[in-house]
Amino acid sequence: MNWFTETSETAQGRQVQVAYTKKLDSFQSGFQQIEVYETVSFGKMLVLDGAIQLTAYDHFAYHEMIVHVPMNVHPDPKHVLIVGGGDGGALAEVVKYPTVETIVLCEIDKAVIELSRKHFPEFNKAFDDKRVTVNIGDAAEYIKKKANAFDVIIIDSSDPIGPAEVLFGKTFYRDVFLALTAEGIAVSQSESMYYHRDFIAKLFHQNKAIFPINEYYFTLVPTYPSGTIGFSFCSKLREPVDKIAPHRIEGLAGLRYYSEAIHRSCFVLPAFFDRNN
Ligand code: SPD
Repeated sequence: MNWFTETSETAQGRQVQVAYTKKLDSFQSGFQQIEVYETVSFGKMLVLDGAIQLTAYDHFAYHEMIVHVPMNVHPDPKHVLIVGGGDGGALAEVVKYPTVETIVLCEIDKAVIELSRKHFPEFNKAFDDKRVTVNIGDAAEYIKKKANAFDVIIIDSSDPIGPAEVLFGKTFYRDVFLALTAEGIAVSQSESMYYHRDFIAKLFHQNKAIFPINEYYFTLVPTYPSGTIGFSFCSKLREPVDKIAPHRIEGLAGLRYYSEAIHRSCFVLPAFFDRNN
């Protein structure tokens, strides 16, 4: 049996190991090491700089939650930006909304898109959707030139080490605020409430000075460190559960995790975890 061992520094003294039958690809891009494995139990698995990004088995729990939560709080999301997300998993959820008019995916590493398209063809249709523009470049620079441009911004980044570090900083979030329209909402991958409490508290302290509404919600992804991962919900006006859009949810095809009940419950956090502390 071959074992992939996650070497990510964010696993807090523990290691995730996944049995695999074959390493399908390994490529050092200008930004990071990209690997794809055929695993024994979780289907194909994408790894960036030693950290698991997705497996065919459980990615839906991450991608549905990073996308459908903000999309069903915003009253009418027409223009959507995905930061990172080069694997296409978040994109595949956004294209499910017929009322969305434009989607920009801004990914710094074109090799992530190429290798994902090769190994995860289930996301290819989304890349070919006519509303989608793929921008290869640094999202932190791209967003500086945008004002009042996006209703929803989805920050689907890797961990805050390496190329994604800048996507967790104050300057970036200020630019995200400016790039959003009046009722705009941004969500971002924000690590595990079990393993990264200090990091999350720092992020929330920083973002409190930028967004009027900041909440944390979570999902369950067994192949991530601690089996759970959370998101920052940063909003200019809309509270996360007051006025969600059940009619829109009913129209979404093939959901396996997200539902109206999950939306309402995912913001309820365990007693030990105070995102501000
Ligand atoms: N610790 C791993 C966090 C991975 C977050 N990024 C996932 C990208 C999937 N599109």
